[in-house]
Amino acid sequence: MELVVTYQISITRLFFKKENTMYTIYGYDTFNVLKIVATAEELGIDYEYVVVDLSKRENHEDEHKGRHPMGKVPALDHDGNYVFESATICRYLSNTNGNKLYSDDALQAAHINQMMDTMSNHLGRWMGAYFWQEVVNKKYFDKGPDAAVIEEAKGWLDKQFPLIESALGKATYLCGEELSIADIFAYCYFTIHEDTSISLDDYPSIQRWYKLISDRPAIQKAKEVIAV
Ligand SMILES: N[C@@H](CCC(=O)N[C@@H](CS)C(=O)NCC(=O)O)C(=O)O
Repeated sequence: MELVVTYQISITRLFFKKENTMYTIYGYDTFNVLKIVATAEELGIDYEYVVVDLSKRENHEDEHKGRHPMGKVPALDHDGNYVFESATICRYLSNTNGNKLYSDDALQAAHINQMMDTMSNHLGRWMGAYFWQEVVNKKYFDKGPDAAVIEEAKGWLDKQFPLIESALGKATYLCGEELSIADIFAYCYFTIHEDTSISLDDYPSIQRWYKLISDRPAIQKAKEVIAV
């Protein structure tokens, strides 16, 4: 009898698992949100996208702070459970979809994580500084970039871009011959160069990879989804 019940529950789960899984991504047109929507598109996940208008400060309303206590985007709702921080969300989407774009192997997972952490803590930080100084300052505060901040960011990026150039000179993608969430995550920071004075002229392997990722249908779709 117990066996029959267990069997029935398993069959029920098999048929209803997908319907019970609902992802909602809360975001705006920013590179941090692109990481999540692009990952969802690459994974082929069904999701709903809800705009939280940063220009109207909707992110600071209580409703959004229930999703993200710091009032930021992106935030993810998965069947009523909230997850925030873009790297965590990318991993979570992969983890809940058979680890596709991530890895079951601890060492390969560490390689993917180290690249994502390197981007968040180092290159992404300095490319983000360009974004603030040259895009956000102009668009929202009607002022120009602070030359000292740009000079510091350029100094660091001149040291750090060669690390990425070297990795991409040895393999097709950042962590080997397969696309991973590290590529999507890093790519979204690199999009900043299109709107700022960051130059990739000295880095042919980064340019090759950037075009490869840009041309992916999932990336193009994700950009359309978040465009406001
Ligand atoms: N470390 C966070 C950064 C999130 C973040 O700074 N999001 C920005 C948009 S790209 C935001 O929500 N800014 C609005 C604000 O801070 O008021 C992540 O990776 O998710």
